[in-house]
Amino acid sequence: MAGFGKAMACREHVRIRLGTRFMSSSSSSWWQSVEPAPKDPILGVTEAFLADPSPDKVNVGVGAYRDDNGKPVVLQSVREAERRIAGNLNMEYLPMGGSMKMVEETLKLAYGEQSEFIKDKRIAAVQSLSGTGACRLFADFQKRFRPDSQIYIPDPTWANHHNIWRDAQVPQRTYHYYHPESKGLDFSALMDDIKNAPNGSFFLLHACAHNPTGVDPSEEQWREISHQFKVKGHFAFFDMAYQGFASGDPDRDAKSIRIFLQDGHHIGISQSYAKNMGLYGQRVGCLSVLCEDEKQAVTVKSQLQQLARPMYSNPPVHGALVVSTILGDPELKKLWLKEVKVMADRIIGMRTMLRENLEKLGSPLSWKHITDQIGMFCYSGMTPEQVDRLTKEFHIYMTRNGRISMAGINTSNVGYLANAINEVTKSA
Ligand code: KET
Repeated sequence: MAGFGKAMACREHVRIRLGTRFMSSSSSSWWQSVEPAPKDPILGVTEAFLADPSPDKVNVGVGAYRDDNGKPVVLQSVREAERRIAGNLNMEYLPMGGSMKMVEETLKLAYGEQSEFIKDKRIAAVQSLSGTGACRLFADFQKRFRPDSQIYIPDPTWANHHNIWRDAQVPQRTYHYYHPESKGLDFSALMDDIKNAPNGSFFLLHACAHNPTGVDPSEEQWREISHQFKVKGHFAFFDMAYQGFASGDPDRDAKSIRIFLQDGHHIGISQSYAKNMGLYGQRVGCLSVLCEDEKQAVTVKSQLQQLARPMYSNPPVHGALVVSTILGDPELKKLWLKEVKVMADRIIGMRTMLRENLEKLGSPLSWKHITDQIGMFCYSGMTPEQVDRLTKEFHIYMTRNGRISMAGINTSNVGYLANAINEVTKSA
């Protein structure tokens, strides 16, 4: 009885103590020190666009392809792949490294159909959560196995690169890339930065269609960059989010990578099907690391899988099936290649129209760079204040760095956009 009483008293004591603690830490105080996160410079633009009720509004913010009616596109090759998949497959987990069939086909796109590295099984590769996931997985891998290294990132770059390597706790440096006066590549400063970086540094390179500038090195310049990387023993990590979107031909857009491979570099690559297959929301991509030999590739892959397991366990299955169905069937692959070219060509056409419209309006500025630049974006040279005026006065939404997503332009809005750009820049 005495024991029972003691237990009751003890329980009462616990209740009171818990009660007091509950009283003293009201539910809001758990997160009292949390400040609101800043708006994402790219995805925040879409949020603002959606909230604007104006019928004139134009979204040239996020890099997402639209057709000439301003509508998102599902490719015919994707529709056909989905038709074939429907009802035929189960929903089991993929392995931690994802669909090996998808990965195999994806490597061919980057390393080349006949790549000796694929044949020799020298590439450690896993399916990733699109291009972002591939970059993040690599950054985590870099931190774990090269804990004292840093990453050189081009200035400017896709804003999320900074977040990715920051969250992976890899220190960042930037290297010169864009030359604001010429609106082209600052090649000599870029080469100097490569030379001046400590031997064996990690560099992030955009394989093609540099985001946000639309400025890529020429083939000759890539050769020089690759040569200098060799001299310095640097590691090249290629982010290839726009393969096919620069020239319309995925093989041609992989030229930078092929040059590095010919020169014997051991590189890493992030690939994404968001843009070139229009699989944005499916989150399908691939991270690959070229190794010394098959044994090292098996080891590296095991570590990439170990990084993936506690983060997301294994990647989603649907997008991977779409990709492997398309690329595994010669007819469907042919159709996809045709569709990539149609998207790239429409963007190139919009560059010409936007430039012509601005010139017809008598803009005092040169807009040659609109047609010189390549890929999904035009780095217009507009200031953040000019962009703010476009948004406030004309309901045109874009990132404050002056980047225009060319894929959001069509024959119906190009005149309106040109007029607005002329209005905010003519007195500059
Ligand atoms: N790398 C680059 C250079 C890039 O521009 C993007 C996306 C990605 C990777 C990642 O894409 P994913 O969907 O994870 O495969 N850029 C566009 C969308 C975004 O910001 O998320 C953009 O710049 O608008």
